[in-house]
Amino acid sequence: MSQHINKIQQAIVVGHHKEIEALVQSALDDEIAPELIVNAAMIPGMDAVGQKFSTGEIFVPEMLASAVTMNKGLDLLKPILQQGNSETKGTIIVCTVKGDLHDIGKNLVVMMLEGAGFEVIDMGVDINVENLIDKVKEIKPDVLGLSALLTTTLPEMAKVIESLKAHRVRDQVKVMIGGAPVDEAFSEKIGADAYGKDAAEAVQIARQLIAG
Ligand code: B1M
Repeated sequence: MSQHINKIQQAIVVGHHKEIEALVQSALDDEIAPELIVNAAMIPGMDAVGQKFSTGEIFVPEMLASAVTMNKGLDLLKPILQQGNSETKGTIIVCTVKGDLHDIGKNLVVMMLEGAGFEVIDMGVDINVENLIDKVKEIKPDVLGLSALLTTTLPEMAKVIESLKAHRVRDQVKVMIGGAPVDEAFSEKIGADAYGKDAAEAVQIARQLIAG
């Protein structure tokens, strides 16, 4: 098992996007659980990429190649992670906030929520507050999920909450936030309803928020 995990992790670190599908398929063929592939190989691979970027060992193009590799691998796992739920558990709008283009974590959250039976409207990345408020008014979701990966885009989350209040819809939707620079204290500070540490926790929290 560890051989599969190491190879997938390494392919992500070096951005070998042409190899990743075969590596993931081979791990699945050997009955390695998709959740394990994501959590033990892919996410640690991306963490290593982040560290290399921080220390100046790699630059944006290499980071992008790793992201492409990760997304290709996730595409293969998506149908498996989403299997087996037909009954809708609630509606959730998810996006990455304005100014932020990171979507791998958000996509993972979307996959896991869909797999758990929620109807998810994924608005994508770099979503401005006005578009988001319009969508909330139109869809009336149970939960609004916001993702941010940059410390510079964290204030956008607070702006969304303030804008929900200004449009008098704050009490109609629960707000869940997440992303690497987000934590419980920040969530409380800006008045979100919950903070999700990772994709699996996001599912549990969505269930709790909808159950009231
Ligand atoms: Co960027 N980047 N990046 N990047 N990038 C980070 C975030 C950074 C930490 C790297 C570093 O310096 N070590 C750093 C931010 C520093 C900071 O703000 N303090 C950084 C920077 C600086 C930048 C640029 C500014 C670089 C530049 O241009 N000079 C630039 C900004 C672009 C922009 O957004 N405007 C940039 C660009 C990029 C790429 C485009 C090259 C690429 C993104 C490609 C893509 O997403 N399609 C990229 C990548 C890949 C990263 C790292 C390496 C990996 C992010 C990732 O996908 N992680 C990242 C370093 C790192 O995080 N280790 C880095 C894997 C993913 C599964 O984890 O997203 O944390 P994560 O999601 C988790 C949880 O956080 C949680 O669940 C997920 C699954 O467990 N979660 C939620 C996430 N959203 C949630 C929502 C929820 C609940 C849970 O509820 C709604």
